[in-house]
Amino acid sequence: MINNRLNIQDPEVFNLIEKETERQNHNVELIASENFASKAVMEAMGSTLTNKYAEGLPGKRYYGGCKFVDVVEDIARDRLKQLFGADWANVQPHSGAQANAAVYLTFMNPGDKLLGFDLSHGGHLTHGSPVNFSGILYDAHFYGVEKETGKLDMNRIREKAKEVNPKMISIGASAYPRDIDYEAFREIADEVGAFLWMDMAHTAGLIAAKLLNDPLPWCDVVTSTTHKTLRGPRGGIILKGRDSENSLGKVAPKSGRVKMWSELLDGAVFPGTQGGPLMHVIAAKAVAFGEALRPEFVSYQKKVIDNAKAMANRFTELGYKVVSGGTDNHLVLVDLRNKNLTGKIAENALGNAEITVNKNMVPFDTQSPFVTSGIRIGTPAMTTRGMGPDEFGYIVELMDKVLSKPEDTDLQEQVIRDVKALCERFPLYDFVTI
Ligand code: DSN
Repeated sequence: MINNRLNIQDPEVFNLIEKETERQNHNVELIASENFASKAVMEAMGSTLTNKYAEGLPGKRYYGGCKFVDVVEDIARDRLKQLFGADWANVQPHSGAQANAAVYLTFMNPGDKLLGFDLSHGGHLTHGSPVNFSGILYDAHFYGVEKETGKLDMNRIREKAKEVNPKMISIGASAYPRDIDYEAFREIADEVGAFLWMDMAHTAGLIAAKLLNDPLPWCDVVTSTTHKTLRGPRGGIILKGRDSENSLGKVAPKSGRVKMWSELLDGAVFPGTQGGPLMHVIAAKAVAFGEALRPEFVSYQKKVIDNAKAMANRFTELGYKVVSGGTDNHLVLVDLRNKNLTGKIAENALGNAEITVNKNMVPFDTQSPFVTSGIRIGTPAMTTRGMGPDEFGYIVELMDKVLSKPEDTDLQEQVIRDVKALCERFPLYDFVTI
């Protein structure tokens, strides 16, 4: 391990970190929202910047001693803007949910109508779920995918938008395997006079690499996490989309003067919804954005998609129902109903074989979110370790073996040996010692 001081001072915590590192090293990690950050990113996160309070923005802090962290935050913002071609960014949100909270605080008043992507069809908790602040404080309505295709139908979304007349439309998903037509969403938003917000948390890396449609020219505001396909530290960001600050003019000034959206969004992050920014994480974001600006990042993202397509094809060949018939991005959603399995049984059986996935609702699911009829599978993490379509096809075969007899613990033990042999060909970090 990289740090032996922790071992001496607190062996209890040290040993658990070692065990988790070992678990990551010897499991096939297929959670679509996870990835492996580089050692440089982790080094920045474990730095002295964790000691620093820096409420405010570079050059306008409420604390002294910010001369170095100011430069770090400027670098993070500049690299992020360059990566997505944006002219404004905020890198302080502690998470995607925090970034989204700032968007609501800026564009919506409590009780205003939101039209969001239904969580049970692949949307996200913070897009109006009744158990989340977004569904508690705002009047949330939903669009979803079509039963026959598993895809969004823009005509149906237009009808829904006209029926609801929302103040804001949200786009973005945690389990939607297809690309999104932002131009069509823009037309709909304009027809009903709504703000358009894209939460690209899952697909940000693919969008940065220009392998998926770009939401920025069409949306008013774009949020993301930084730890999924973007492969940075755990955190959130906000970007200004198209230059519409003056054209819609719907944001009521909360002080005596009219403020631009970017200023309102900055204020909605701090002091609106957060206190001190996590400067060590912002430094790690800067490092990750620097990595994402390199040409290798684009080749990595291409492989992420190729590997997801290889998995979708192999699942289909083996008789599984892949929602929407395939994938355009980093994830595959498998509907297990024709295999007489639930997501919960599949997640447990695969977990016993050291293949990590998450159970997931499929569109028009008849099971509860605790059971579900599907599993969500993503390729970003194992692609980071260097695996390609052959390995991903082989992983599907191992998964099929386990799922064909989910109670068979001997079979799971055999698969663990295959998983370990595969993982050892693609080591996680060179400091793994166990
Ligand atoms: N919980 C994340 C995911 O797994 O997709 C989204 O926030």
